[in-house]
Amino acid sequence: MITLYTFAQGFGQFSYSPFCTKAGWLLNLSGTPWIRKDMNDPRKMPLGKLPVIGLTDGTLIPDSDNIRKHLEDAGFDFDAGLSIRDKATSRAFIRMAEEHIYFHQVLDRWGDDANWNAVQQEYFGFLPALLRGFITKKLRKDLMRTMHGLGLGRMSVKERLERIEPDLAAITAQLGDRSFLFGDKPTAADASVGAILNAITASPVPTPLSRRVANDPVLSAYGARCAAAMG
Ligand SMILES: N[C@@H](CCC(=O)N[C@@H](CS)C(=O)NCC(=O)O)C(=O)O
Repeated sequence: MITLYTFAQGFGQFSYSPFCTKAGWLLNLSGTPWIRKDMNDPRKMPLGKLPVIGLTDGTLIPDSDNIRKHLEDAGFDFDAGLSIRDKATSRAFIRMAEEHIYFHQVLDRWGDDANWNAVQQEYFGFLPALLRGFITKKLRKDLMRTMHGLGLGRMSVKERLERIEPDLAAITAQLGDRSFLFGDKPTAADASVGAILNAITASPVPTPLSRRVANDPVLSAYGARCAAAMG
């Protein structure tokens, strides 16, 4: 039996971490039996992050992409029936979601003062109250420094919205009148893109970006379909 080490449920999602949601959805899609183990602190995990899966022999596999590979090596094809070109497009959508859109969601949660209180409570509520403020202040400062280094942290909310808009348009165009990105069944790309769009709309306090996605009939219905099909 596989154990999924994940951050807890949060903001109405499988996990407050969209990568953990993605991993749970991939496991569900694959039909592999698995159990869930919630964790607060991933520092001792192989890459210091979650999600991670644990195999019965004790092997730990970190990173949602490696989890996907493990399930594929075991025989499940997430992209069954897709052409080579569709598989290439799928890879690009996954990277767009995970290496760009995701960081807008991170900034919405960590960079937005109105959201920060809820995030602090949801992510770090397990810390003793006396220590929580001190630890989370440092974590927030470090994360915002990383976002500054990435460049996104230097943009105004308006500039960020303009930057993400073509990505949202690309998802909308790829969906067309289909239920999922590559047809009527979810594939690997939907586990990434759907989880990250849902994490954006699950913002504890609405932001311009969360409203943009939540009020978009195509994107919000797509996110709900992903959760219903893979959750
Ligand atoms: N590339 C990784 C990304 C995982 C990731 O960024 N996880 C975040 C939560 S969304 C995390 O563990 N953050 C804790 C930390 O960086 O200390 C994957 O696909 O699994």
